[in-house]
Amino acid sequence: MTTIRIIGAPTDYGANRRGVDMGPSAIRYGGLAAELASAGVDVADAGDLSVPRAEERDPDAGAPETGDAKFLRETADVCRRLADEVSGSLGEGSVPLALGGDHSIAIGSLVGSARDATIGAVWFDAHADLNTPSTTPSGNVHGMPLAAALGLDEFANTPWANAAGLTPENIALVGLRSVDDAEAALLRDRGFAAYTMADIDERGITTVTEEAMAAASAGVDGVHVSLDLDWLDPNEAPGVGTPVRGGVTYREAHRAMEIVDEAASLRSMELVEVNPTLDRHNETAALATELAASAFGKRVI
Ligand SMILES: [Mn+2]
Repeated sequence: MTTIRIIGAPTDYGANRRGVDMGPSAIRYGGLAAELASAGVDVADAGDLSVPRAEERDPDAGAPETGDAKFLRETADVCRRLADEVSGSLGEGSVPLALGGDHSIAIGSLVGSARDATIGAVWFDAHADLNTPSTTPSGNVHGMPLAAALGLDEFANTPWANAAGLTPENIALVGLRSVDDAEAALLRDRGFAAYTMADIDERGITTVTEEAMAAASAGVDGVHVSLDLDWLDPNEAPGVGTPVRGGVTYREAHRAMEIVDEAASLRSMELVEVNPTLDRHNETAALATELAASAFGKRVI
């Protein structure tokens, strides 16, 4: 039986609104262990990484010479430890499931997942997360993890550059609807498999997700699935830091996660950007647990 190893990464260094650091607690309280058990998998919980409070740190201490990246030093420290946990879980035969925290933790998940294998990634997100310290409008690293893992711009001089061995051809982004100009240029020019909400409207979530999983898994050992809850419409998932109208529905989200399971290439996963301070009765966290269960094989019949 598959064992899912839960690893909490309670950060909010990369987000512009406080509260996502409570995500791991909210997702566990929302019924994660029971939902995963109902998918027929074993569950082991590694607890949370210890994360110093942002108030105790200088946000600019680790910023690059040029550009803006708040709490980059703290983010690097958490991601280094998360990468070790993710790679350790895989080494013992478990499937790591990281709980954010803001989306900057994906750097650690990607690096850890790729330590002993080649990987692709599928990004279920309203945003492209391809900004760099020189293109970011906000300085928030949760908008940069894909750029960091690819070693773009200032990230070329970090330990992450190429550590995940990712190529744009093995990165699929699904559900895009808020993309900055510099990100749009990268998406057009670098060979990413990028699907906007319009693609989902036109071709359906089934076809789009099947294509995304196929692109991400082509020629590599496995796929990291990164699920930012702001991928869903804010009516379904109000408890996120950066909601964008026009996202996927409850049904589309479940169908996409079922296809993740059917593709049989899932190597590691994360649930990020749940913000309980903005949620309604923890429903976004509970939805995250349901979607994880679908991705790990839960079916109606
Ligand atoms: Mn994101």
